[in-house]
This record gives sequence, structure tokens and C-alpha cells, in this order.
Amino acid sequence: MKLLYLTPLLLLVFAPQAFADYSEVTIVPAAGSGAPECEETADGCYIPSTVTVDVGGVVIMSNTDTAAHTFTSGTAADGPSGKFDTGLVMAGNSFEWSPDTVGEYPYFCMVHPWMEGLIVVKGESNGGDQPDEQDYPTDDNTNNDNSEIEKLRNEISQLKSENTNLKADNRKLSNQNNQFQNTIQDLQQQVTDLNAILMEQVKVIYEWITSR
Ligand SMILES: [Cu+2]
Repeated sequence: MKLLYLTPLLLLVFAPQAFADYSEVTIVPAAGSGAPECEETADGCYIPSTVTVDVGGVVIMSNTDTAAHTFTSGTAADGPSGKFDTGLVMAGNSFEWSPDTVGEYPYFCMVHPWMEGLIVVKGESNGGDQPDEQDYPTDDNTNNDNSEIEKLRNEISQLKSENTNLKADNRKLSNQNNQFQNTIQDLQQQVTDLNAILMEQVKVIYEWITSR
């Protein structure tokens, strides 16, 4: 039954991973895209030519090509849209853009206008891909939790038996204490008796002395 209560917590913990697919994407220019014809290929001039990322995710624009390129939002036909612009990215350098608005953002290269790509930004709460079954806790996770609970149960029963032992010890000590107290009372009684006898003798001796 307790597992049923744990399940919503587990979902909360694991839910963010459900969106991990789109939290970070990397775009690179196709090798040799400084010259036209990449636009004729299936891969396009930016690879991948269409990427999907969540709002708040990160798009890494990495220039792995030998030529300098830009990643500029907008289209070659209409010009820059102003959403993002890497400026000229030299070979080996990169640029990060974190989208904060859902939408489709075409982009192009200012130097090589045949280079065009598309970034699709999705919201996490609506429009985002539904998390896959695999993104929820798997049987393995559940088993881990079960073994965790089993461990705790064992610890609890160990502590309980320890507690029982301690209680038994406590009772023994308490009995011993009672016995000691009885012994003390007996001894005190004996002392009192001896005192009485002593006083009686003192009286007898005193009477004997004064009678002489
Ligand atoms: Cu370019």
C-alpha cells in the first residue's frame, strides 16, 4: 500500500527526464557548405536541417566546418528576423541560444545564403512530445525501491528485537534493584534491632552502677 503513495513522488522526480530528449541540440554546418550544392542534398546545409528543442532548452550552434558561417534567424529572402544571430562564427567556435518562446524559427547563413535550416521550439506543458513509457520509472527502479523498503523493514524489525532485549534487561535490573532494596531494608532492620539491644544493655549497666 505504501508504494501507491510513493508512486506520485517518483513521477515528479522522473518527469523532468521525460523532456531530456529536446533539452539540448547541436547544429553544425555541413562540411563544405561554404560552396553551394549542400542545399541539393538530403541532409541540407545545416545538420540536422530541422531540430526540435524545448522552451528553455539549449541550441548549440557549432562550426565544425573549415569556413566561417553565421546562424542567423530569418531567411535569405526576407533577411534577419532578429530572434538570434551568431554573427560570424569562425571554424572551431560555437554559439549557444536558449529559446524562451514556442515557435518555428528558420535561420540562414549571411555569408552563404543557400544555407538554410529550421529550429522548432516546443513548450513543455502543451505541444511538447508526450513522455514515452520508458521515461517513467521502470521495473528496475521499482525493484530498487522495494529492496530499499525491504532493507528498512529489516532494520526496523532488528531495532524492535533489540528494544525487546533491552526491555528484558531493564526488567532484570529492576528486579535486582528490588532485591537490593529488600536486602538494605533487612540490614537496616537488623541495625535497628542491634541498637535496641545495645540500648537495653546500656540501661542494665547504668542501673547496675547506680544501684551500688
Ligand atoms: Cu555559411
